Parts: sequence; structure tokens; C-alpha cells
Amino acid sequence: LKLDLNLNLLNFTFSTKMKQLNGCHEKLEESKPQEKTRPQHITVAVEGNIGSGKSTLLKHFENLPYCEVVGEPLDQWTNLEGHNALGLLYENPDRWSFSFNMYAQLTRIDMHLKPHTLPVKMLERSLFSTRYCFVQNDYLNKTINPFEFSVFSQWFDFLTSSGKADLDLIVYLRADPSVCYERLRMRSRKEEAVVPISLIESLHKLHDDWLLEKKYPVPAPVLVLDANHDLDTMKEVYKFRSQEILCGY
Ligand code: D5M
Ligand code: MG
Repeated sequence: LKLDLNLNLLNFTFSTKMKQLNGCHEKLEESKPQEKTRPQHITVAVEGNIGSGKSTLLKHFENLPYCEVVGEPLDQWTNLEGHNALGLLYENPDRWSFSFNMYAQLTRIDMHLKPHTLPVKMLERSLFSTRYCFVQNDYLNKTINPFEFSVFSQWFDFLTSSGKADLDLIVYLRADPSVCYERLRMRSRKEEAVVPISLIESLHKLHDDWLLEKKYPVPAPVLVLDANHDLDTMKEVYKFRSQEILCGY
């Protein structure tokens, strides 16, 4: 009986030790560093006011071997079968805001649908800023009427509900309206000669409402970068923060 009890005790101690060891093993498994999982295809939208420096950021990243840049289709906006849509918009916003934005929306879904050839696709703005910044501004200013706003919004809902316009990250270049306005004047694009600072101020507020205050749906995490610095400093910022901007690439 004594031998039997001793054997049972030995058995119990052994199995308890084994359980403890297994537990340890499980804990070790848990603490093993996880394989980095990042999606094969990333889409980053660069958002920001007119003159916030989006093109400079895109230029910085466009030569990397794993990043392709899709710029705003200004050529299409200034020459649609001979019509200068952007020029008309700024000449007479009451008359042309709806037409311009319906066309802008078409060219934007085209940017979103462009197939990836490299792991990271970087867009200059998106369907979302057209809706939550530009069209929202037109609606508030009454350069788009409620009927036009409904038509635009139903197209927007249709285009974004497919999941084809999904984003992985929004990089928000945030600069003071006075800085943006100065840059806009320096680049002297002929269509923009009539842009008043009040438009830059309204767009600044709408970008903040959307991307900081989240007053409208924000489709991806937002990385906010202070874009008030001069060109050389901004290039240093992009170098220093490129991993964050490219979602780990
Ligand atoms: O410049 C893009 C130009 O196009 C600038 O003048 C603003 C204008 N733009 C862009 N999207 C819209 C929409 N949806 N409505 C009205 N105007 C627009 P950049 O500064 O390079 O973004
Ligand atoms: Mg630009």
C-alpha cells in the first residue's frame, strides 16, 4: 500500500511538473514575436488644402521602387474635350460647381480603381475629400443646391459602397491657410488667379472638421503632419517618417 501511495504521489508530482512545463511552453509560444503581417497592397491618400504641399510629398516618394504615385488629373480637369472645367469652376462657381464635381468624382474613382503595380499606391486626394471638403463647402456656400447635392451624394454612396475606394491610411498635410495661400500665389496656376483666401480658410476648416474632429466618416487611420515648414525641412520630415507614411514599407 505504501509503495502504491508513493508511486501515485510520484505520478502526481510528475504530471503536475509536466503541466507546468507545458504551460511555460505555451507562454513561450505566446511571447514569440509574431510574423509581421502587412497587406500586400496598401493605398495611402495624401489629403490637404490647396497649396499644402501634396505634390512635394508625392514627388519625394514617387521614385521609390515599391511606391507608385497617382496624382490629381489636372490635365483632364483643364482639358475635357477642349473644355477647361477648372477654369470654368473658378470663373463662375454658381454655374459650374456641380458639373465640375461630378466630373472630378468620375476621375477620382478612376484613380482608386487604377490597378496596383507596386505594393504601395499613393493617391493625391480621394473621393472622400471631394465629398467632405469640396462638395460640402459648395453646399454650405450654396454654389451647389440641395437637389444637386442629393444627386452627387447618391453617386458618392454608390461608388464608395463597393469597397473599391477603400484606403489603408490618410496622410493629412496640415498647414495654416496663410501659408497655403502664399504657396498658391507662388505657383501661379492661371486658373487659380481668382482664388480668394476665404476659400482656403473654409477648406482648412472642413479638412479639420473631417480629419481631426471626425464630423464626417473617416475611412482610414489618419497621420497628421505639420506642413508649415519650408521645402527642405519637409523633405527631411518625409525621410524621417517614411515608414509611417508608407504603412511599414
Ligand atoms: O490643386 C488642385 C486644384 O483643383 C485646386 O485649385 C483645387 C481644385 N480642386 C480639387 N478638387 C476639387 C474639387 N473637388 N472641387 C473644386 N476644386 C477642386 P492642389 O492644390 O494640387 O490640390
Ligand atoms: Mg497638387
